[in-house]
Amino acid sequence: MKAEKKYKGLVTKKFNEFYVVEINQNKNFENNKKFLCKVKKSINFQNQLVFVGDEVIIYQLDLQSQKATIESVINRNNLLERPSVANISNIYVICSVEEPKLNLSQVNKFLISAEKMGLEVSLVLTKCDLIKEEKRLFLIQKFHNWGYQAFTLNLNNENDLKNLLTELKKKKCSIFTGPSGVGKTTLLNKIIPGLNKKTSPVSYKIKRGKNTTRNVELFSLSRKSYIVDTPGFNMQTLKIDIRELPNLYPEIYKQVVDERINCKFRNCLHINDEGCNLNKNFERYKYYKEMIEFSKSHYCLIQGD
Ligand SMILES: Nc1nc2c(ncn2[C@@H]2O[C@H](COP(=O)(O)OP(=O)(O)O)[C@@H](O)[C@H]2O)c(=O)[nH]1
Ligand SMILES: [Mg+2]
Ligand SMILES: [Zn+2]
Repeated sequence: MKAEKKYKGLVTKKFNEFYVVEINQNKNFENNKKFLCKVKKSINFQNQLVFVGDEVIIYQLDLQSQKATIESVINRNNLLERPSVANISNIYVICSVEEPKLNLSQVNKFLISAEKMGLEVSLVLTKCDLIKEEKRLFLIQKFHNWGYQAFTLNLNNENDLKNLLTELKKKKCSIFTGPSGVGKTTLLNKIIPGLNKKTSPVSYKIKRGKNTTRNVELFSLSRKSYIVDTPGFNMQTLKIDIRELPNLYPEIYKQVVDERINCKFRNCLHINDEGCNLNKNFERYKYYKEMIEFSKSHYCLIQGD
């Protein structure tokens, strides 16, 4: 292998000016596939930073010390903020059914902020060991009606975890989000062997009130599948343009795109608009209206600045 040969890799970790780049698609690197890299000095990327999740070209590989240099960034489909991570394909909104109790208005907000990122969105309902089987099935159906596949997790049922893991392994790069105390860390610890991150009971969390900051890191679940380990990726700061809202509800955009309903006005908000043809007979419509009101006031606030 010549030293100047170039390889494609994935940035899985970043600290200071160092990056860990994994070469996963190349048979020559089965055993030593992780390289500690710095970014090539001469280009400096014109302020184009390199993020965890970026696909990069590396060169100047030193197989002995497992060091290399990042030459360039390729293919960035998207970039999430706080934590900064590139090329996420799937967002899993994690909510518990009890402790804390499921709050539908909150689930709705998490779902639409996830939708806003333009990624595939799914739901995971944790702590199903605390509810009856009928309730679990009822919730799966409910969220199906909302347009989402809901995975359910029961701590005492290994199959639940297996099903979710099988799903995650089909996805390129997944991230978890959701309220505090729902079991995100617990789940990550089970998915990533040896991770052993600290979990904390709900009551303790509320008192503590702040997240410890930690660097974001990607863990591989299979050759082509990763999961983001992050302590607190949350999307509470919801800034949504009112005109965007109808596109964030599967119940609405499916009617518009698949059934091609035609409202009189192209920018119809589907509230009391004249000539609106949306079938409003779906469960989440009341939360949709709630969000329209929320966004109106929010929008005004921004305008007033
Ligand atoms: N009963 C039950 N408790 C759980 C489950 N998953 C997590 N917990 C508990 O919920 C609390 C919060 O979990 P944690 O993973 O720290 O939540 P996070 O804030 O979302 O990361 C801990 O006390 C966990 O032991 C579950 O499936 N069932
Ligand atoms: Mg946690
Ligand atoms: Zn309409």
